[in-house]
Amino acid sequence: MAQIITEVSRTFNEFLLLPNRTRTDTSATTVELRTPLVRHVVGEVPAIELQSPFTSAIMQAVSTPELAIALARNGGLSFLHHNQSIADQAAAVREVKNFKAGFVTSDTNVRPDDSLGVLVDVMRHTGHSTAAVTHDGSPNGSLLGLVTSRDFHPQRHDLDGPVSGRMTAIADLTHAGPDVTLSEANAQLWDERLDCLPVLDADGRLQHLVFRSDYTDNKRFPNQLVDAAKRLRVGAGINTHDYQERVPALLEAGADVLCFDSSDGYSDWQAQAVTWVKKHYPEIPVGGGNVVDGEAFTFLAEAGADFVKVGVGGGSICITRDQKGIGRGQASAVLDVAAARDAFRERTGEYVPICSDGGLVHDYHVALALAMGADFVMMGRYFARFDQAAGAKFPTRDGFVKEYWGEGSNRARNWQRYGQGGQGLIFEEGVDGYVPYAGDLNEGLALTIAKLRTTMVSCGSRTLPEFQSTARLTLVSDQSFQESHATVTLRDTPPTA
Ligand code: RVP
Repeated sequence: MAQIITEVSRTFNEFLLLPNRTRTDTSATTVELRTPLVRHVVGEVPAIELQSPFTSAIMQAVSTPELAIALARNGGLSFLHHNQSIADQAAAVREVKNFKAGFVTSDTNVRPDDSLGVLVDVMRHTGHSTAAVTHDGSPNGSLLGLVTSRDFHPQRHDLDGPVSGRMTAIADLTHAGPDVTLSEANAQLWDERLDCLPVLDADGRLQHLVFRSDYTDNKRFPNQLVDAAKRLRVGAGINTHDYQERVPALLEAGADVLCFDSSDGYSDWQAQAVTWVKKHYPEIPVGGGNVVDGEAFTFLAEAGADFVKVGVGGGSICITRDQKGIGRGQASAVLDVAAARDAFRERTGEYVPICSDGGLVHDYHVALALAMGADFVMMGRYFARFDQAAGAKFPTRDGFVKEYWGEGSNRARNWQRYGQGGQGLIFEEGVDGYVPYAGDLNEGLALTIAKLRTTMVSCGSRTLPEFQSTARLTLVSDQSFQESHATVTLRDTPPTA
């Protein structure tokens, strides 16, 4: 007879945190959000720690190189998706690893024989007022000059005339070589009163531009997640089908950490694949999942997984529970797996972090997941709303939306994640839809982090481990859930009779 687990499967919405005593040395600005990403011996510092407990989902619609750069600059980590060719995924990893803060790839480029009219169009399209003039109009062509919106006036100058007639030619431009550091470039910008410094390779091809206006940019991000060579860190999703070819290519490209991406990680295939990676590349951390109970966590931890993702069926685009009747409320899953993680730590002396993946709808859900024992969270819908995510942005009557689709939808057809008997994706496990547009990741995430910090202060916690060990949670009834929301008529709603 089937085993019935009598404990009800619960979601985050069913819980609230109780405030704990807040001491005078606890403040939002000093709360520490550092958290372990990978397995380590208790008492030792993990090989990789996140500076803030956020990772972005291994999804086409979410983790672009642009988003990975923005998230790592804010102390978190993206996992670039594997639902693309090995070469494309490796190129995406390289793009993140090659990012140099303050060094931008020129997006406003023209050829010398393009007309000023073309230049005006390009500038209008990108919104930038400095254009590189390269031999072929590409971002990395031979640099022939720079032209800015101050070099011509659309009414005074003939818009049919060539750009070359108004540009500052390379012979009259200060430029730097490929090895220039950001501080050297900034010194040159200020000493020589330049607005823009082109960085060229040995053959005179444009590599990057450094702008005076970006000078303060780096200072905005004190918690960047970087490797020993100060390059941003990036993760990559892998699957149990082509890992023997994919893993070496991703490591070659510079991936810092890998994660097996499966809707059901409690399988011999995943354990064998984790063991293979650990045997051939012992230095690279590899995560596993997804699981929803302690038994499955222990199975993957014993196979060698360096962290384990928790969550089946709770994702905002996920219909696995409707289609297959499989899953577990995310709160119950995290609590059960956290208990197994702690038991594993007691038994082996090793700490294997866990990640709460999917189903985080409100900012405060992040705090609940962490309080319940997650070391970090993974979010898809949350990040899909930002400029840096892959989905297209569309206007609606009330603002903008962005596209967001599941890996199990017909649009993504990620059969490697959704094993359905080795016959490709036979039925959908995800939907294709829209999420409200939320602007720039840097601003949105700063707000979420501010809320997390103040929640931790209310709970009297200065660090995440302290938060995990001292948080007190209460179940909420339907009635008290209602009480949580404003019950007055809001000012922007017309009063009804
Ligand atoms: P959410 O943050 O609620 O949007 O959930 C994102 C998570 O949902 C992913 O990290 C993944 O675990 C899961 N997912 C991705 N695609 C699908 C699907 O098509 N069912 N589910």
